Amino acid sequence: MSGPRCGFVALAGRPNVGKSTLMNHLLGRKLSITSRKPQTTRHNLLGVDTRGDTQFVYLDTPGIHRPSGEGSGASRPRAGRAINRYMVGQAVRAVFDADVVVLLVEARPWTDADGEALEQVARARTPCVCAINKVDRLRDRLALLPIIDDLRKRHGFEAIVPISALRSEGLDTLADEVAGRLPEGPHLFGSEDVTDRPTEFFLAEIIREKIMRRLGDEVPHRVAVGIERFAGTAELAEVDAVIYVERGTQKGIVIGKGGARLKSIGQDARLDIERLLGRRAMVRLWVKVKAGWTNDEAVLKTLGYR
Ligand SMILES: Nc1nc2c(ncn2[C@@H]2O[C@H](COP(=O)(O)OP(=O)(O)OP(=O)(O)O)[C@@H](O)[C@H]2O)c(=O)[nH]1
Ligand SMILES: [Mg+2]
Repeated sequence: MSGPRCGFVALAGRPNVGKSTLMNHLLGRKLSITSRKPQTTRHNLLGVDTRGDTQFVYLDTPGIHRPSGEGSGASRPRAGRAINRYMVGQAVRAVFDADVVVLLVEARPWTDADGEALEQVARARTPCVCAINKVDRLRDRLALLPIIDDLRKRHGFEAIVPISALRSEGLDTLADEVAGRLPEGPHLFGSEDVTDRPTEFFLAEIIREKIMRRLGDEVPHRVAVGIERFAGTAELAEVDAVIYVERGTQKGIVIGKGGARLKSIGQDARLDIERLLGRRAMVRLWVKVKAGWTNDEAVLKTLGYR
């Protein structure tokens, strides 16, 4: 008979492969925000799943990508915006600190972006299970065989497991492969614990998710959300939040014609916040310009990116 097991499991991979969707479906509840756009997740987020003697401490991570963009150049090896460096730094740290990494790839040919994520896993030498996600998109499951063959050649994965995070397929197999590789030891969290972040973190993330989903490709990546006030009564929660953007034009886009877009974002967010809190909520949003916040280390810290 072996004793209890407990360990940290980093869910890593390039942006948009489905890490946050996987975390939510492993936990059976929505903790991480998701969207069709890459670079949705910005902070490592811990999610605890206790199954009998085994406690999985999952870490959803931002997508590993090469920070690029303005200001890049050969003379600056870690070029790119400060926020991108922060995001990739979070993910890389999780990969190095974890007991097991689940590297997500998609059920389609390998990309350079997958290579960048694998490079970090290889450098960290953390035992790694590869999850081939989005297999529901394959018309023919035989198409998996060359993908698996290719993955075997790229790294000494502990196991390779096809999954559909969205449809919760293959997740028990994945969890079993991970469980056997977790260290023996006492559980670090109570059996009812799910995460370690305060409610305000999730309020801000819900609002940011609605912005990610309501706006086009560019502006969401220039948006941060700060909770100014979280109060109210047992029946009604009151949430005041500020949406920070970098420029006046972005402010106009977030607000929309006659305030229509901001109103929709607020309504979407309110429904999810009510679900989270289990009571009615009033959500008030303001939009403010904080020039260049995505590339200013000091301002990033004040917005919780530390
Ligand atoms: N068809 C299909 N879509 C999926 C699956 N898993 C995730 N997706 C979709 O892929 C998109 C990205 O999912 P996320 O979970 O936000 O991806 P992520 O890896 O966390 O992305 P970043 O946080 O931006 O790095 C969303 O539109 C998801 O609905 C899956 O198993 N099947
Ligand atoms: Mg994510």
